[in-house]
Amino acid sequence: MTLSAADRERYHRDGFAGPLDLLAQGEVAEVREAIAEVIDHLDDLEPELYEVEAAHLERPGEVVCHFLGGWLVHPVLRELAFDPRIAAVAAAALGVDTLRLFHDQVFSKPPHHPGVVPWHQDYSYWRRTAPVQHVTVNLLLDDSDEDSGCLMFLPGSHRLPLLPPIPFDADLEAIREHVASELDWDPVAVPCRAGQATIHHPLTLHGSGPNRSSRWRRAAVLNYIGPEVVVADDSMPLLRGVPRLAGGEPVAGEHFPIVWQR
Ligand SMILES: O=C(O)CCC(=O)C(=O)O
Repeated sequence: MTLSAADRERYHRDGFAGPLDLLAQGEVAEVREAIAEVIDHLDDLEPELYEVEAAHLERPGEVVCHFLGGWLVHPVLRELAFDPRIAAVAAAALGVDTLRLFHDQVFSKPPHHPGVVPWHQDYSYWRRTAPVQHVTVNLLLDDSDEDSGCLMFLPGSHRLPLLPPIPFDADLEAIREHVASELDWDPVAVPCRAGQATIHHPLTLHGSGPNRSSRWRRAAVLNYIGPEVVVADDSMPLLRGVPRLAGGEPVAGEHFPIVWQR
């Protein structure tokens, strides 16, 4: 599996592509179960993960459940991070021969949950690594549409300069105070079926609204990097629990494993 020429062109032109058919229904059900197991034990597992959204732990009824590092604690999530079908698509978007896992994430919105994912650029959280040779695959674990808070993208926004990081418990539109008012704000919502994914550039603005439906809306997110990515700021570890790499060192090694090679 790889990106079609049309999807690759769209990725470069608009900064995102999808929906892409990646996983079968039985496989998606297995990932949903794995995520439910992690979320059921989130307090106990928190020290082993890279991060659990602190605002969610404080206000679970308001803030989306979001955590990083599921691959460290659950074999099914580990398998997902190494899934060659997902990695091949990411490598094709980046145009690289070797792809490493940067980290994974989970976003989980229960039915009728008011939590949003504010508009943001992924790279705003990753600026301690450079150059920009990162890519994100957002795999839907439930059918998603505008009612359930599917992902939205601002086409062409990957050509904007780097914007400030936005806290995940901010308002959906918080980024707009940092964006020129003359910018054409014309987002595109991308509904997906469970097992489909979108792929986006690390500077592409994206976000998602509340879940107004009676359905779950969960996503497993894989963040990958190409071989040129090095540590740009070594003042702290890139991820909690990961040994500090020196400035200029490749982001590589067992914590950033190779998931795909041509
Ligand atoms: O699934 C969402 O609503 C947000 C996901 C996201 O921010 C991402 O895939 O980078």
